[in-house]
Amino acid sequence: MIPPLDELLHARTGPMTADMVLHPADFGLGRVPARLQPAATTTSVCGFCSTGCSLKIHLNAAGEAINLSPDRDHPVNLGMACPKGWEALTPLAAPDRATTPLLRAGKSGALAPVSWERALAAFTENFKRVQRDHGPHSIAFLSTGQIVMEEMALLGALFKFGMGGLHCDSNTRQCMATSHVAYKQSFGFDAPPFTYADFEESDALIFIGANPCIAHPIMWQRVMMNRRNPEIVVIDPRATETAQAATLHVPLRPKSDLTLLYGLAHLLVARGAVKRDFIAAHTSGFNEFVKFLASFPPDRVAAETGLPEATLHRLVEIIATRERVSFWWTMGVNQSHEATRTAQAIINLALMTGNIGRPGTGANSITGQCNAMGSRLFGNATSLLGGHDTANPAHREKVADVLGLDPARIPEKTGYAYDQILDAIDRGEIRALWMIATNTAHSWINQRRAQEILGKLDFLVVQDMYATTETARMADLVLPAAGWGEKEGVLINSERRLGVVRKVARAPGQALSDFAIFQLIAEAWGCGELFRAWRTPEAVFQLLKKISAAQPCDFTGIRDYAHIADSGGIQWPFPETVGAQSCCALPGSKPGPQQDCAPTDIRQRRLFADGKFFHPDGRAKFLFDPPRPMPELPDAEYPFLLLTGRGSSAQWHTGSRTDKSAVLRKLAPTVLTVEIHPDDAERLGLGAGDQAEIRSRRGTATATAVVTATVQRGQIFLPMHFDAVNRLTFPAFDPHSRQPSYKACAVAVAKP
Ligand SMILES: Nc1nc2c(c(=O)[nH]1)N[C@H]1C(S)=C(S)[C@@H](COP(=O)(O)OP(=O)(O)OC[C@H]3O[C@@H](n4cnc5c(=O)[nH]c(N)nc54)[C@H](O)[C@@H]3O)O[C@H]1N2
Ligand SMILES: Nc1nc2c(c(=O)[nH]1)N[C@H]1C(S)=C(S)[C@@H](COP(=O)(O)OP(=O)(O)OC[C@H]3O[C@@H](n4cnc5c(=O)[nH]c(N)nc54)[C@H](O)[C@@H]3O)O[C@H]1N2
Ligand code: SF4
Ligand SMILES: [Mo]
Repeated sequence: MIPPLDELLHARTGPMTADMVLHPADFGLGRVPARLQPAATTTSVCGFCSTGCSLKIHLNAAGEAINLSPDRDHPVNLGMACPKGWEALTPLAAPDRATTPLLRAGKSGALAPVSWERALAAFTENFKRVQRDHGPHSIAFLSTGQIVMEEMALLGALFKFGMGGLHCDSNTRQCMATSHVAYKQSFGFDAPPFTYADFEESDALIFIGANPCIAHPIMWQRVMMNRRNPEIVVIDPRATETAQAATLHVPLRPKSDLTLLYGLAHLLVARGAVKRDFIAAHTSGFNEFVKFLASFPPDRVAAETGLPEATLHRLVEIIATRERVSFWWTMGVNQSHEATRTAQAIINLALMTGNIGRPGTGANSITGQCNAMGSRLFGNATSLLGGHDTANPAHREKVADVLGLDPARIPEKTGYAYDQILDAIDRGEIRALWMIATNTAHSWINQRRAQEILGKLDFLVVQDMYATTETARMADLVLPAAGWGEKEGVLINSERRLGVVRKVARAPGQALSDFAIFQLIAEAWGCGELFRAWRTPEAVFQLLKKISAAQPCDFTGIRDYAHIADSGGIQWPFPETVGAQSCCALPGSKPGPQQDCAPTDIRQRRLFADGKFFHPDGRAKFLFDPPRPMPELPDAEYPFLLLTGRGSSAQWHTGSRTDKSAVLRKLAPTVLTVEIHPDDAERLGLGAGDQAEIRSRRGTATATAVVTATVQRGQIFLPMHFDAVNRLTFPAFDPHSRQPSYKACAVAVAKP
């Protein structure tokens, strides 16, 4: 039974967490007031980035968090955390938390507090009316990679199987869609192959469009623990913190990665530095790829990337001579007009040089949000729960069977992607939108149009921790949500490791976990019957486990949350047949030197040790296409190219959480800054600290000039954490992944 509302609200005062372990000595506190004496400690995986650090949360006698410290025993972070992790509890206590549902009186009225009963009635009345008037597919949701996977799964199932919706997507589209599609096409399944031990096991680490010093600081710490004297190459137009710490920085022209990667492949073939046996046994399409590469000689590649030919040869030398080469990519690759083929050009390099399935190797996409992997597998948006194919009748039947559903309830096709949902709202085809844990009005590309489009909706629901986000302020209905630390469930990190999040704080006022909100909406909608088995997050975990059976992400060998927590997280695959045995018995994985194979301590595993990929023929595919020019090139009127990305390790996206911490605010600029090359600044008469006006064809922003040669001449950099940035960006999308190309558009810069 789904608990009734008053019970749900009351339950917030119930027990905080299931397994409190007494460890007062662990944190060595001296004399502290009784109120602050920790009575117990539990562990929880961090809810910001995809690194998945484990935090020890120290609790008072009532089971409420007092403070936290990084977990020394966790195989991911080994006792480390970045500033956001240390400050993870602070945003929960922010004064602008949404504490009651808020409903707008009419289209022009103000948001005013209402009861949950009234809010649920407003939700169902409006969504049902829109469906009645405009058809079942005139409703949509946009969600997130930042809630637990049980919540994602319930949302996707409720919307598609219960409410009869089709069009839904999440902010993972802004972030990981490219990796998802690239892996699926190349390997046959969305399967990042690596384990973090690979950071330490590599002889050469090649980072492409990634700035882990800022964006994944604890992964970077793992790189710093590498004892093999590795080459560290950073391919990035900017001399980022990571590039400055590298042994080789390759400052290519923005969006020339595809040409560069084909140029390297060309030289590796010419040099005979390819693993013919591996290619013959485990891949398809190599001969066609070699023919294609003929048109990427070093002179062309040097001219198009702006790099000296000597740099190309140095890179090839590193890849050809180092025994264990790993390739790591993030948003500099994924956010591009030709992102999928660029990611696959990286995969091709790893395949042709046999750098996959061995310690310290791999074509490794670093994920973004804490549960981007969860949303890729269980978001039920682009693929069916568990990475199943929506179009495959056997898959639909399998999922329906586990869930006790009529298979006819499962749509046979996938709905629109994020940008297509917005376009459909613009056309009047979609009329009601439900947004969960994402802040589109700030983070979407070409923001002004996004805001205009959201303004056209008949009904906009925003479910968030804060009623103050740019998007929540536009809502007709705000549903107050509990955040990380106020609820439980599972997150999946970048290396496919499941980790548990614990409830260590009470949500304020009437805020409820997203899980409870979805349950209430199911009841109010009248489809609660379908979700009787979805009682608690852990009950849903058991359902998802069954759905994962026989998929590459099979984790049927995991017993329960306690099993995950006690094991320091567990990486998929973890099928039932080997769940009780050691990792050595797992197909497709081999222990590296750091691996401990004790039955309950299966800490580090990678994929593809046996060279078997997930396509029906067991082979990985070489996939490629000719490079295309970037859609909006600088010209006389808009002579600069705008790059955007993460500004500091203390800032998280649109700032709704990190801006609430006084500590984090001290660690980063609180106003928008623009990085500009000294030569350009001088030409424009801009000094350090001056205000600069930045214009694109879509909008303007004012920023404080930071004059620095970390950016190239003719390029500027803006951190994405300020809402003015996406007023400027140009809406281009990768054709395969439909991921926005946030990192390239033409702008003009002037002193106002
Ligand atoms: N502190 C902090 N950490 C975060 C986040 C955060 O908001 N704050 N967000 C998390 C999320 S969701 C994500 S997705 C990750 C993102 O992590 P990253 O992708 O590492 O971060 P970005 O700064 O977006 O982009 C990385 C780099 O791409 C470079 N770049 C731009 N254009 C190109 C190009 O054409 N080619 C190449 N090779 N490089 C290019 C940029 O100069 C930038 O340095 O970070 C995660 N971690
Ligand atoms: N120009 C530019 N724009 C970019 C990028 C870029 O590099 N450049 N990067 C893009 C990328 S990679 C990403 S991932 C996106 C991120 O873009 P968004 O997803 O829009 O950014 P966040 O600030 O993380 O928004 C998450 C929201 O969820 C809320 N929230 C947090 N936890 C919970 C919860 O448990 N439940 C509920 N209901 N709400 C919760 C927070 O308060 C916040 O409002 O931005 C993209 N935008
Ligand atoms: S590196 Fe990521 S997971 Fe680790 S503490 Fe920082 S934000 Fe949290
Ligand atoms: Mo992201």
